[in-house]
Amino acid sequence: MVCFGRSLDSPCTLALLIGFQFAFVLYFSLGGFRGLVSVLVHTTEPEFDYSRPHDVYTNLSHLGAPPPPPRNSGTGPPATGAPLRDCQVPSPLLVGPVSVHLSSSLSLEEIRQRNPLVLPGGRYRPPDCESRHHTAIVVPYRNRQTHLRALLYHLHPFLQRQQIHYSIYIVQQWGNGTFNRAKLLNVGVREALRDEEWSCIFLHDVDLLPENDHNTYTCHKQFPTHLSVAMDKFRYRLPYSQYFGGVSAVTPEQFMKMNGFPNQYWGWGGEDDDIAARVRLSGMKIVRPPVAIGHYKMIKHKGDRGNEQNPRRFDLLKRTRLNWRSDGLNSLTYELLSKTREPLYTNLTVNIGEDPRLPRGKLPFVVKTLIPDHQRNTSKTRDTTRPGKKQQEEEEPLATNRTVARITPTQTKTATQASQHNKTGVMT
Ligand code: BGN
Repeated sequence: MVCFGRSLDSPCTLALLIGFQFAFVLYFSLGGFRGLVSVLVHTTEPEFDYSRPHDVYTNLSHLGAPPPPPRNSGTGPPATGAPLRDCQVPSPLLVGPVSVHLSSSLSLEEIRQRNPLVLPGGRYRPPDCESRHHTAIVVPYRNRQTHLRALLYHLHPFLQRQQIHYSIYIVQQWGNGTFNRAKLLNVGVREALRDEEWSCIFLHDVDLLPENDHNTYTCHKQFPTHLSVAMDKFRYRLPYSQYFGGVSAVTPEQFMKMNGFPNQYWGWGGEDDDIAARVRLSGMKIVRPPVAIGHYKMIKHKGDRGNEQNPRRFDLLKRTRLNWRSDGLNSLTYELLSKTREPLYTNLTVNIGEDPRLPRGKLPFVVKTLIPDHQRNTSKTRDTTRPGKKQQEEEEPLATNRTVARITPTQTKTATQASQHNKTGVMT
């Protein structure tokens, strides 16, 4: 340095000081203050204005246009013809914060009409580019029709703007036994991977709606992702550092590594903490988007009948370290009652059994089951819990023109049996 060792009042040092001052004035006048603050407090958080959200259907210019000639079926590789260019990353269609309607006044048929490029089963591929992301969204479900409509209305345009190849799977627990979210997720992942080689599986609560389309529904290569880091219910903060509930994502490899999810959590609570523990116990960690991006709104609802707090969750959680290798994907048994391709989602209805510890003779309650159209024509929605009793509320009619893939409702599949049929070869 030229000025090194000279006194403070030397012309050289003074010139340097004046130079620095000038640089500072220039810096602030150019609006660098925010950047400086973010450097000083070590934040790289992006900023979004959530007070002026875009409509969730923004930028989807193809809306309203008739579906293009079938380039492919939505499954498998694209049909022959000129190869498509890769989709741009990030998608040029993204807008940031989007408006959220916590209930949809539209019927399923009207939602389908707003999403003309969505194929039966709730599948979609960008029409004009080849996506490198192949994501299955798995939603554990029972008796939440209005939430389902709001989710479908919101998620389809949201994902299309991200230019993802995706499909939505609704995994519906049959019967009136206690709800088991994690086991339904296991079933959903297994069944989704039979359909296609998904590179990413989203585990998605039916009542959560993402507020920012920069929150991309894709997976981290190495580690499971937790997406719903800032929910309105928790005042847009993580409720605790290991929280993994709401919306999360795994690759099939990560899912295998942690032996899937626990099957023993019947009722509300604890299963997501168990999954988070599995992530650590299997040598991985949780990654998250910035809080400014991971905004979600939760649809408010009263406590679910059949999903009361699980009093055993504390004991179960104490034993995750001992149990995770033996309870999970490798011990999963269930009976797939039907698999139908509805216009906006694939509907899996599954008998996952009952909590073996539940005292017999518990009072049943009425469950409204999503019934495929072809069954609905002849009979009204069945009360699956009390034969002969009329359903209290009839379901809205679903749209026609669908592909139905029915599975014989007789086989109980064990993990080993199921893996033999798995065309992906991932789940062995
Ligand atoms: C936690 C629940 C989670 C739930 C979050 C947010 C338990 C286990 C207690 C040891 N965990 O308290 O399952 O997602 O709250 O509601 O209850």
